[in-house]
Amino acid sequence: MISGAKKPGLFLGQPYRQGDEPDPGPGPLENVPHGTVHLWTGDPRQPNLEDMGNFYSAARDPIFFAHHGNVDRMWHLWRTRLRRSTNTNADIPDPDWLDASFLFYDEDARLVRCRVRDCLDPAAMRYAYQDVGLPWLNARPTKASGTAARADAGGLPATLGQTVRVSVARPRTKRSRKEKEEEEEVLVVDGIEVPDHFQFVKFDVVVNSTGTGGGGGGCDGDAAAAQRAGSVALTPHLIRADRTAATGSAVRTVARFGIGDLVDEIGADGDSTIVVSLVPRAGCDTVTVGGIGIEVPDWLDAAFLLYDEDARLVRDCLDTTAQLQYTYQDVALPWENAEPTLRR
Ligand SMILES: [Cu+2]
Repeated sequence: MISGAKKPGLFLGQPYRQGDEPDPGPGPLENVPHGTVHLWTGDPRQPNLEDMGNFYSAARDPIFFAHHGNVDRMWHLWRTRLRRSTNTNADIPDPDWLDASFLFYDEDARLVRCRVRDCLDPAAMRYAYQDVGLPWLNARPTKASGTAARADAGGLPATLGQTVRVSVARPRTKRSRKEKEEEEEVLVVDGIEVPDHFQFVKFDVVVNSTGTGGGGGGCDGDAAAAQRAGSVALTPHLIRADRTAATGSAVRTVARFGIGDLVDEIGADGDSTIVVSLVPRAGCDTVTVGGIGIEVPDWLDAAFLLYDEDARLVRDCLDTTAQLQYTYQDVALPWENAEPTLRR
């Protein structure tokens, strides 16, 4: 949550608009701690882990409100203490999101519409979070020693009945600090498929693990914090009685993890490949993963082939003077300060 999410999309999840396929990909916050605390506070004696361990029943438990209040607080801390301090990428500017609205009943049972943009400042809603110590904020993750395990022969797609290790190429290495801050290196675990949403599913995503064994017996299960990119944790959505219902169809999703700080931390920033381990932790016998890649950051790295001595990246073409060695002719711009004519 601290180092793997330098952008709102990597913290809160991908945009989800009307007409999109469901499950575009949650952020790490939704997986851990949100999803795992749901399971932890669910009742294993109940058939569907009620109340907290299943979506349909979770809000029936008073702990739900404490848990979600704390998830909101994590977001607040991320915005104000982690991202604001670096002055970048703290908020989502998209009006589709800012103007999205929800209907609620107020204390007088009147239906009121609340927009997302009106709910972003706790002070405006007349509450503040208690000022408590945050010793974890500056903690450094522990590192493992030893040689990183090799990739498996099989590769992906694969079922996560046991640990799967794949070699992943990094499009760019040894980027400058400024580049890393502007454009995060994103590990994308793609084509995650679960036959339904009936059971809790969790697997860990570990980079250059020094573990030697399989899922249960090796060191992967206890991978050092520095090597962990994050986890995928899917909270069940349906009750078993619904198994035959049409809603019990396959779930297909994607997970994204920022790994810029991670590769620095484990000394792998110069490596052109990393080995990514997917370590099953719960309900993974029927989970398949399609592939793993590293996302090239946005349009800055888009490239076009031209008849030139090089194929230039867009990022190499933004400064006309320094990079492209031309300037625009300095001509008069009488329209620059013109006032529009008012027709009466
Ligand atoms: Cu929840």
